[in-house]
Amino acid sequence: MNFNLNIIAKMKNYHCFFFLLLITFGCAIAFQSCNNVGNLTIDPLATKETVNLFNNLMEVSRDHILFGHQDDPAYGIGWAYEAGKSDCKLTAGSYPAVYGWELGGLELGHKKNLDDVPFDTMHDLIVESYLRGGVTTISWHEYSPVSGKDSWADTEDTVNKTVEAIIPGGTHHDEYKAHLDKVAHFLNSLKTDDGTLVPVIFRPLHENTGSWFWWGEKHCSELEYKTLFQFTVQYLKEKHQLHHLLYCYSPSGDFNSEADYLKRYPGDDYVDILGFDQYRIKTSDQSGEGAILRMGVLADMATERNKLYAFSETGDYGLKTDNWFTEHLLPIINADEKTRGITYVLVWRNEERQVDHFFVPYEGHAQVEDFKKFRDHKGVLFEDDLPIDLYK
Ligand code: BMA
Repeated sequence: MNFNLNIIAKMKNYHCFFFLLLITFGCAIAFQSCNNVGNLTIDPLATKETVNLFNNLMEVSRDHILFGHQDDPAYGIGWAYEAGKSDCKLTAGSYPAVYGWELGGLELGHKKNLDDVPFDTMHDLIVESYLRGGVTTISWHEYSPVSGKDSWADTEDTVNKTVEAIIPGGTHHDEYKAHLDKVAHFLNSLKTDDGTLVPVIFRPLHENTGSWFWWGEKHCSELEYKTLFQFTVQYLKEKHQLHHLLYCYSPSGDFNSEADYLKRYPGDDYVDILGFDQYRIKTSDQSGEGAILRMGVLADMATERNKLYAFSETGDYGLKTDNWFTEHLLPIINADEKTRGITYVLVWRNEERQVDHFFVPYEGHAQVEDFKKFRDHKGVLFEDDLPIDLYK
């Protein structure tokens, strides 16, 4: 009897021992797979630099807003592909802190994107800006995997069923995957000489609550859109093992409440940055109240969810509004604590082949002084103003 009891006691001890061993191993594995303690990104395997970027942006954006410009070091008004040039640098004295880039055309195997930027050059400029401390965000005006036409084609009068066709189970799902394979290949090539992957804020399927792109509101159901976004994230993360991406969801600036924003929101597990795109910030709603309200909605949602939030696209087409930067943009992003909490604001590209298609002043432009004043504001950060290394 005693003997039996002893055995049972021993067995209990063994159980205890194995249980402890299991917990120890479990913790070790969990710790290892989390490259960094305090990883709040949606990817538990996010690289150290990506997690640091997220955490540092969270910190810096408490009282600063990073300024961004699309295609900034690639070309501007009166120049193209001249090493070291940038309209921001030529006017405000520094590169922007955030660089927007665009992949449209990559999925078709083109050597240049739809705006004529060679992908090789884009690659090099992204790596160079990372080494200087800048932040990269990438959008994708994807050609339709069904029709092969650009993202705006056949969206005016027709209902375009592209999304239904490319999600899992759809007739063109394989074509969509083939597009994503090309995107993944490019993203995976963004490395420094020592092999460090450059973290990227990826912003696919943007402005989806308008209907001017094939992934827009009238062209797919809420569920179809969410499925597509979720599949995209999963495929890049799991199939391609890309762990240097932060994902930004950026619908058009037409929501007025959290409930509106959530309609097509893919879910907290698929989004790191809550964004929105809105042009005409002061002419569509005279005092800019709409944009301020939207930033407030995002601020509350982001705080609740431990996410970043951003004004992912804006601008004044051809800078026709006097002192647009200090009298229109600044009062909006500096309106209150919530607007000041946005991580970055990005304006679109300076492209001289289209009339008035520029969004920051160029050398000699009447708004250079105003743009400099904007940069001088203590809450606004260009690349040279970044207070810390965002990747450390
Ligand atoms: C639009 C315009 C187009 C461009 C597209 C993608 O807003 O700038 O000329 O092709 O963005 O960058």
